[in-house]
Amino acid sequence: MLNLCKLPPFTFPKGFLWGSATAGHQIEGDNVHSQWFHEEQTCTEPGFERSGKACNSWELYDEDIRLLKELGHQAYRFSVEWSRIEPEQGRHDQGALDRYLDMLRKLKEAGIFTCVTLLHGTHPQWFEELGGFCREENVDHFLRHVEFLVPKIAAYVDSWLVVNEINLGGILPEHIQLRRIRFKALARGAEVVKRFSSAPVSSAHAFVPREPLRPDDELDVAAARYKDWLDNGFFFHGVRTGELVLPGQDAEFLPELKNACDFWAVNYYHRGLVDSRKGNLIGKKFRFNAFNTVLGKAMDREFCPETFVKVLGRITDKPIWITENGFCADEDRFRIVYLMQHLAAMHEAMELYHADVRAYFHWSLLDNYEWGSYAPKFGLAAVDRQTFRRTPKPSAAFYREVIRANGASGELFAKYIPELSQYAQRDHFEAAGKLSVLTQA
Ligand code: IFM
Repeated sequence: MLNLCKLPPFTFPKGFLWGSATAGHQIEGDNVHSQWFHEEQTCTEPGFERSGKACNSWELYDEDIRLLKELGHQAYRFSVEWSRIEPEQGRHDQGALDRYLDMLRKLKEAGIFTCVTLLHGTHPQWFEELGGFCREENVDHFLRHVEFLVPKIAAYVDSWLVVNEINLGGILPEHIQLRRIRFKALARGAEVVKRFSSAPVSSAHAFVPREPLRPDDELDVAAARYKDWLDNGFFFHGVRTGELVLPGQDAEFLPELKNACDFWAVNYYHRGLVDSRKGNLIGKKFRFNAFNTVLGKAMDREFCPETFVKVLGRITDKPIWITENGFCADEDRFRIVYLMQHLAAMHEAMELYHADVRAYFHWSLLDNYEWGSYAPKFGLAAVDRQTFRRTPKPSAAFYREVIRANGASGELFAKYIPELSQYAQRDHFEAAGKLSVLTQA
């Protein structure tokens, strides 16, 4: 592959939507009625951090909207916290609802396309105490919430994601059961949303394609196919046909599942290697390809733009929105490299497989609370942990230029990462590796 600085210009179809994504618990702060906040108070894992005030977006949402405008974003994905709307079972907080309404109105006044997630990693503590999504009968509580919320905010919402990333999980029977119940919640939730809104509805799928660690090993190949079904296949098959097929369970046909998604909403970060010699089937990343980009954290990252192309080639039967894609690194140049590679990969899939990609939401607008830690930094803008001041990084300027041009080019990339120009004709991994060497120096 040519060095990214040499990549010829590529553009996206007219009307392509560009934006960024966040989630309530990760940015709002003081989300005290959620189950996550409760768990945080008792967690004793070494290095675990509590969310605290997060990015204080509960108070500073005007600043977030200003930032979106300044960075040229056309669309914003965020979540409405169920635990703020219904902090106690059956008691609704009008103040919280008004605050979300104010934010939505302001986003619309700013000309921003809104994409609202109804469940993103959190739910009320009272719901958790009832057994959460481990008990199928509890889905009704969620549906009642959707029924309460959606008609009140629908006038300002341009698209909906019922749930975020319910497809991932372990391989034990209880993990599989959880997928089944949450899948039903998303299907029935989509039905409720459609009663009150004609805006498109979907659910964000964490698309981690599973590949065998040893490509010629029969068991690795079989295990990878199994794990890929467990994490990806069951979801797409279910929405395409209405048939819910999960290992160890009788298949079910749910009419509401069929077409519960108007478009495929894809969160893509990396692939997953499957090792049949491990109890949990999780394979380690190849050493030559993995590098740590977060100071003080043992977090191996790898760039897999090629699997992004392949992933998009598997879902060409509906419009696709990339509802999350991004990279965590202290060194912002990695984010630019990652972004450039993945935009080029997305374009490649559109040409090669006719993948109908219509929108891209970068994860994330801000450096936020990464479920237990503030160390992994995914933001286009840094957030000062004391003052909450937002400071855009060079990657935000790069992305703004991409949005303006509705595409990218090697020339634009080289403007931001000139130090890589000299590696013309070299493999891009080598170039990225070089960047890590530069960083560590
Ligand atoms: O921060 C998370 C987000 O909440 C869900 N998708 C993956 C992101 C990065 O890990």
